[in-house]
Amino acid sequence: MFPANKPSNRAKRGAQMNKQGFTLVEVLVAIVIVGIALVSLIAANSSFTSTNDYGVKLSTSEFLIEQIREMTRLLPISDPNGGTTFGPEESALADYDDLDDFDGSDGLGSEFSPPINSERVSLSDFSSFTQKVTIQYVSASDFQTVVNDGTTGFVRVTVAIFLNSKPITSASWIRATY
Ligand SMILES: [Ca+2]
Ligand SMILES: [Ca+2]
Repeated sequence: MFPANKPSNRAKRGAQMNKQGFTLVEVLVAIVIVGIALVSLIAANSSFTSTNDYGVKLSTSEFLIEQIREMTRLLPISDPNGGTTFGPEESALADYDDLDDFDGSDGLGSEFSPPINSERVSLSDFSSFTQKVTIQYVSASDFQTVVNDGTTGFVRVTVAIFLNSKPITSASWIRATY
């Protein structure tokens, strides 16, 4: 007769294996698996951070475009004092009083760096950004086609945003001259 509580051979082997613990190969495999998981996690986190960072830049750019839109929204197309310069008749930004004043004295547009808000105040917190404002007459039948100044009834305002000289985004809108 066998004693009722005598352990079986299988149970003995199990107990022996438990005493041995993990083999070196098992430990190495575990380290490799954990390493792969960590690398994947770090890569995913890096990708998320990069996407999030671009989102912040884009949101800031949209905000800076909106400042120009707000600033120029109520400006007349022609100089209220009768000036006919397509560009500024005035020397200071604070005195610009018609839309084409923002096309710059060289006709290549105005650049603001640091950018400005709708009250024409410099935004030093965003000093790495630049707003470039361009004013152009466009064809009445195709707003994509630039024409000679004063030859149509439509003016296109374009604001491009740069971050450390790299273009981020831009927006255009049309103003009718009548
Ligand atoms: Ca003016
Ligand atoms: Ca002007």
